[in-house]
Order: sequence, then C-alpha cells, then structure tokens
Amino acid sequence: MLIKRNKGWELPEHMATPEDVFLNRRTFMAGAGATAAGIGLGIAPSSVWAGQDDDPTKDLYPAKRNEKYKIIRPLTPEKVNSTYNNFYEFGSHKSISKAAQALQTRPWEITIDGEVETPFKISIDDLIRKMTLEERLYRLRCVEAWSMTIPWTGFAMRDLVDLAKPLSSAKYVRMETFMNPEVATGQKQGWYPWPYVEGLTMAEATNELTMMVTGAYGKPAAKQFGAPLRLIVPWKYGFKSIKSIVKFTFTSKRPLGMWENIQGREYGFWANVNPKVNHRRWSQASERVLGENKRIPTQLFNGYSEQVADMYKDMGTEKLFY
Ligand SMILES: Nc1nc2c(c(=O)[nH]1)N[C@H]1C(S)=C(S)[C@@H](COP(=O)(O)O)O[C@H]1N2
Ligand SMILES: [Mo]
Repeated sequence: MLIKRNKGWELPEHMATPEDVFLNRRTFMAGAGATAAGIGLGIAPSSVWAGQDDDPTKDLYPAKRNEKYKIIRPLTPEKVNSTYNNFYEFGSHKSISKAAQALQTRPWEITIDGEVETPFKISIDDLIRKMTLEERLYRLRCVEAWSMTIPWTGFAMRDLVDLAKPLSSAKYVRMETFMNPEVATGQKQGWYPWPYVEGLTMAEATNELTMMVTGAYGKPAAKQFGAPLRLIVPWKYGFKSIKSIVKFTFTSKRPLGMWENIQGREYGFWANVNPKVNHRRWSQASERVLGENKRIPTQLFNGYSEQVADMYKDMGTEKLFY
C-alpha cells in the first residue's frame, strides 16, 4: 500500500485554504490576539508595511509559490510582521519600521569576493533578474522565543553560490550588511561591532532550504524585512538571517558573526533551533506566536530536521544549538 506521509513543512491536502480568504481572516483575528498579547500594533501608515511600490523588480511579483514548502500553521498577518522587527541598525527595539524607511535600497550593489574564480560586483536588479523567484512559506523562530510564519519570495542561495563560482578552498560564506550611520542611526551606537555580519558553511549555504529573500507577502520586501536582499535559514535562530546584504565573501576561515562577537556564549556560529537547549537566560522549550495569543512547543531545527539534520552528524564538541 502506498502511504503518502506528509513532511513537517507540507500542508495536508484537506487543510489547503484559498490563501486570500485565509489571510484576510487571520488579519481580522490578529487584531484581537495581538492586543491581548500586548503587542503595540498602533495603526501603521500603509507605506510602512505595504512593501515597496517603486521597486524596479515589481513586475516579478507575486512569484509562483513552491508548493513543496507549506506549513500547517496560519500565516502571520503582514501588519503584525511589518511592525515588530529586529533590525538593530535602526534601533534596539521592535518598533523600527518607520525608521527603516530611511534606507535607500536603490542603487544597491552586491559584492562577491574572497575565494572565488573572479571577484565581481553586480547590481541588485541584475542579480534578481538572473534568478528565478518563487514563494515559500517558512517558519521563523527568534532566539528571544517568539515566532512567525511568513510567505517569503526569493531564490535558492545555491543559485547565488553557483553564480559566484567559489574555489574548492572556500569552506564558508561570510555575509555583511550595509554600513551607513547617517541613515541607520543605530550604527552610531559604537558598542556594537558594526556592520552586522553572519556566516554559513558551504553545506548550509547550498542546502535546499536556504533562501535569499527579495520579497514577502507577494511584493518586493518592505525595508524593515531587510530589503533588497536578506538571508533566510529557517532552521536556525532568527539572528542568523542577516538583512540588507551588500557583500558575500567566500572564505576558508569561519566567519565571526556580530552577535557571536558580542556574546559568543549566548549567540554562537551554529545557532540551530533546539527546544532542549536553553538560552543561558531563558527557556527555548516553547515560543510565543506573534499575532496569536498563545505559546506552542518549539521543534528541533524549527521543524526542518528532515532537510538539515544530516549536516550536523558527527560534529564532536561543536556547540550546535545556540
Ligand atoms: N542586519 C541585520 N539583520 C538582522 C537583524 C539585525 O538587527 N540586523 N536581526 C536579526 C534577528 S535577531 C531576527 S529575529 C530577524 C528578524 O527578522 P524580521 O524582522 O523580518 O522578523 O532578523 C535578523 N537579521
Ligand atoms: Mo532574533
């Protein structure tokens, strides 16, 4: 007998709801839930959270959804997601969405360098048009124990690695966020080792789940989401998913992320989600679902074990889970 077993991230057939109806219902319900949860939503002017109207790649949205990546949980309403963000360049609190509108996302040049055949620069629009955009529904779990479910648009990071043509000596990819304290006033706070840096192993960067995000909610990404290009690694704590990237450096040396640099005993290189390994100051066993007034159990690798667990076998004393 053929048994089709649904993977954790696949939506069972009977749960498929037309997305627009589903989203509208969730948006309506989130109002009450969010207030009860004490999230100060306020009324954001639509320009803050409605994505970018003047984006030169707007014609590519909405991209076709990749049906392989669906989730059994409701999507986080766009308005909730767009007004509760971590983007320390614009302030060390969640209400940075207005401040983030100061970020100019065009022109935007991406540098690819380090151990590659030939280092090069490419404009974000040329890069996006070389790639095939698709939509995927992913969970996001912040190390602070809150979570969301987001319809991202972007392309597989594997395709960017192919474009970069790394040498065999490259073992890691180091990524760096823009640096512009005039616009991103958080970067004037000298006690953070700016710019924001994150890194992945080559195996992680080329894992099928690893996504370069250019959009969300069917539109070019709002600035607070890390436009025009951010990383999403859904099995790792959110701080690994670096925003507004300007540089990819292929290297033989393990990159030191900004948070690891600040406090390596709490925010390490691997940072894989694990409900059994607590943060030094709080439990990671459950998570607060943004937009809904509830907590749910946290899952190993944020529910993505099937795609990623193999990468972490036989890693000895590596601290894989913070
Ligand atoms: N450049 C940059 N990238 C960043 C951050 C940041 O402060 N600066 N915060 C990280 C953290 S802690 C999280 S949880 C996610 C939040 O993404 P979101 O605001 O889109 O939910 O972005 C990550 N990427
Ligand atoms: Mo986070």
